[in-house]
Amino acid sequence: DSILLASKFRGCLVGGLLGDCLGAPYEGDYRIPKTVLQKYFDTLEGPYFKSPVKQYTDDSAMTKCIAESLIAQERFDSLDIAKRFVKEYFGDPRRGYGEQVVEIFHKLRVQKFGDPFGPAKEQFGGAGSYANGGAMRVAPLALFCHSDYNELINLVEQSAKLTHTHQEGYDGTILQAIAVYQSLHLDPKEKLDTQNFSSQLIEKMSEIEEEDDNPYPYQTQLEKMQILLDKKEDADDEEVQRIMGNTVAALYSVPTAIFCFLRACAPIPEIETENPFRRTIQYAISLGGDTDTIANMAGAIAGAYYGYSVISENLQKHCEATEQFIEYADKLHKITASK
Ligand code: R7I
Ligand code: MG
Ligand code: MG
Ligand code: MG
Repeated sequence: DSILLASKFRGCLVGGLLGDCLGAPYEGDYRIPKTVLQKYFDTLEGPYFKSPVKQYTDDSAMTKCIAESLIAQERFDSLDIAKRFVKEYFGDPRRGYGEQVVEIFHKLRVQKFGDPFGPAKEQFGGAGSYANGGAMRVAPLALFCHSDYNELINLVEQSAKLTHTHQEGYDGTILQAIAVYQSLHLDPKEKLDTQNFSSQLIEKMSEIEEEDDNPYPYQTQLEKMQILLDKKEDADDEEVQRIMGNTVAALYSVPTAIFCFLRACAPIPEIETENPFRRTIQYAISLGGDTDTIANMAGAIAGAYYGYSVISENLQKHCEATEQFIEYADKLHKITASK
């Protein structure tokens, strides 16, 4: 119903924000000891506020742009989104943006947005970026398209191609959006069937990847994920890192985020919390590497499944812009309810 969906919208955007803010201090670390993270989360969730508030990074800065554009235009407008990316970047550049993506912002400004999709095609000698920058910001668009799957696929691909024209870059964006979509449509009161969740992802990706020339990289990665999920407690961190990956490459971070969500439905050794949302992002961060982005994507999927009420208030208070993200979620819910 509508109340549950509104809560899922909030859960998705706030969940992603928390993953970004709480994961950012560890970005680039090899792996974070479970005891260190346990203390970090216990302190933040505890009764005493510990300053300073954690700052969000490029992940949430770009998510903001897409949310604000959809709210202002009430439709997907790629030119408007490109303009917002550029304005946001030049107004607040120190948010940890990807090294190469900023080239696009410079070029867009010089060409005065004559061809918003042009500069992305020139990245990496014409290969296009395969990193996770499209996927990390896609949540508001997944919410916007929650009732129209075909529109979701079409618009999400376009949104990615403003910066990521490598097949792995935009197909990874689509996969992240599909994961959010599936979460939104599930009842959190029913036990999640993780194998079914991943089988449905593989089935949907088989339609996405069929016309592409690469030998189905995402389906392959998701199949490996299913094997790891079956192993449950026996899947140790070294194996997860090695098989799923934890880098800025979309192929080695989007399926990883999905894995974190599915794995964290059940208890995980050395992560002491009853709360499955917290468990998801605490686990995602513990894997190291691109911690802000993997926790952000896992948090958005988990939040879209469990809903807002499961996210600890004290954790929310420790993140910059929580109130703003709640407002985006409510406005997007209102717009899509009347569409
Ligand atoms: O994808 P993008 O916006 O970066 C997102 C990541 C997240 O972790 C954020 O938290 C932030 O830290 O950055 O930015 P890009 O500049 O397109 O890609 C990021 C990096 O991925 C690049 O700087 C490259 O190191 C690498 N990369 C590639 N390397 C070689 N060949 C991406 N595509 C390629 C490629 O085709
Ligand atoms: Mg970041
Ligand atoms: Mg395709
Ligand atoms: Mg990152």
